[in-house]
Amino acid sequence: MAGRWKNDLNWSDVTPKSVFMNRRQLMTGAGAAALGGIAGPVLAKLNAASSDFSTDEEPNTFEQITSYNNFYEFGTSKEDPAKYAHTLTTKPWSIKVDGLVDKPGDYALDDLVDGATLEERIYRFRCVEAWSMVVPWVGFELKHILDKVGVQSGAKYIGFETANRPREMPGLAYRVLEWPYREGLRLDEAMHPLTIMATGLYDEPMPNQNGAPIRLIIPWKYGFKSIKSIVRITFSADEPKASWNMAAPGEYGFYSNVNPEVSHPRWSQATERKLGGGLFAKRQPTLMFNGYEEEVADLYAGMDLKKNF
Ligand SMILES: Nc1nc2c(c(=O)[nH]1)N[C@H]1C(S)=C(S)[C@@H](COP(=O)(O)O)O[C@H]1N2
Ligand SMILES: [Mo]
Repeated sequence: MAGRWKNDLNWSDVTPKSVFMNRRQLMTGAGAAALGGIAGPVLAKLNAASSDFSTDEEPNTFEQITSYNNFYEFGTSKEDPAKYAHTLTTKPWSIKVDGLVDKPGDYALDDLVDGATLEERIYRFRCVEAWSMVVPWVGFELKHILDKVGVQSGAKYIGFETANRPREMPGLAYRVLEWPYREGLRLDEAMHPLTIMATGLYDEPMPNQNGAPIRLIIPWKYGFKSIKSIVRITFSADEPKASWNMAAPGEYGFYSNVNPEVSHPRWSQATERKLGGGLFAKRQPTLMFNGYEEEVADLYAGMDLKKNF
């Protein structure tokens, strides 16, 4: 883990681009000398933008992260989202907040993000299909939204929905899943500081194929829990519906925590292939909770993780 810096910036102060560049400059040590006259303010942002939740592992390239995607609303092959997701209109964007919440309503994206602490989080990401990558996301803790809208005490779960726009999403014509794409978390999982809403990656606003303009990232769970292009957030007392769980409950549990010891019925989850390694690259071992065991194991204390997979 890298060092921890306090972040006192918000959405309007800093773009994803400056966040990323500042971190690179820090890591290479080249920043201060190269920046000359503007070193003061830039270093302030630099200190603000990093997080000790980031891994030191080598991030995948922007090209790798944006050309091999799962976003079935645009087709089921890995190349489809990069080809077709440009048709998604991401401005304006609003999110409906409803259910057990004090301030329900249709929120403009900017209003929901306003006041949030934007950080770069370099996270490991593990798809249930056994490929993985390391991504420098830009985002803020989901907790920011929960605090803003006032979650009521009866709420135990949070549900999410992706946009459902057949005219912009050609994949919706195929009933591979029950649309709209839905996901959910227990409220304590949603409150965990590792759980973020991501609005960018590398030095760019979120590319459409990666879930523009805003998506969930839960780094210790299989990738399908990290729902893209969110238009609705619902607070409930009961477990919300989740698309992959509905489609094949014996294969995709509600929790879907990364666990090398619990095989998918059709393949082992013990190892993974990191994107970009080439055909003959060695597979790497998959880590319990995708390497975040120290941070999240407490959430599941006393649970049988083979049953609650
Ligand atoms: N709405 C929506 N969200 C989604 C998906 C999807 O098909 N539709 N695919 C999921 C899966 S299986 C994975 S692995 C990740 C992929 O994210 P990436 O394309 O940014 O790597 O998005 C997840 N979120
Ligand atoms: Mo996935």
